[in-house]
Amino acid sequence: MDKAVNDAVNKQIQAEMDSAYLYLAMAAYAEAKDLNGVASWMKIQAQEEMEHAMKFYGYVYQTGGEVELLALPKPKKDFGSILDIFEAALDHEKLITSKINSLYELSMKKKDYAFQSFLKWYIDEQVEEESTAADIIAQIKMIGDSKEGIFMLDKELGSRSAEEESAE
Ligand code: OFO
Repeated sequence: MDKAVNDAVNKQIQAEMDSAYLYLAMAAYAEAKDLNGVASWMKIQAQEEMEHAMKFYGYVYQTGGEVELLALPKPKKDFGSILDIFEAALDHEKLITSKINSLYELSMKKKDYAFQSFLKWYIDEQVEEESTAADIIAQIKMIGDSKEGIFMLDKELGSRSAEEESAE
């Protein structure tokens, strides 16, 4: 495995684990606000992010590289309203998309076709992640200040299940 590619993948493992940490922090925040559906949704998202990190981890060893785990920053504790939480999630996913795109650029520069092929899954996944967050934001905006609406949305978000995700 090329050294620059190996270093970049190690940084991406850190970014995916950082995503997991962020979503877990959002879960804890929602839990404290009695938004149990949001908390459950965020915990599943945190698990997904760890799976994203582990896919990169596996790729490193499949291609003869070496994993070096990097430190994670402490996540935020206070996320504001339910709208603020999902807006922060969308902003974060846009950042991750730009990191995946940079990895793809590196794969092209290095003419690393296996890495290019491997990254395609992440490119598609980022489209899905951004679109999911944007859809939830649109729903929250529709609901406005309605307590009943927030209650219903929280319930709906709580119905997301980890099994369904991995079956997709
Ligand atoms: Fe790993 O996709 Fe979100 O961050």
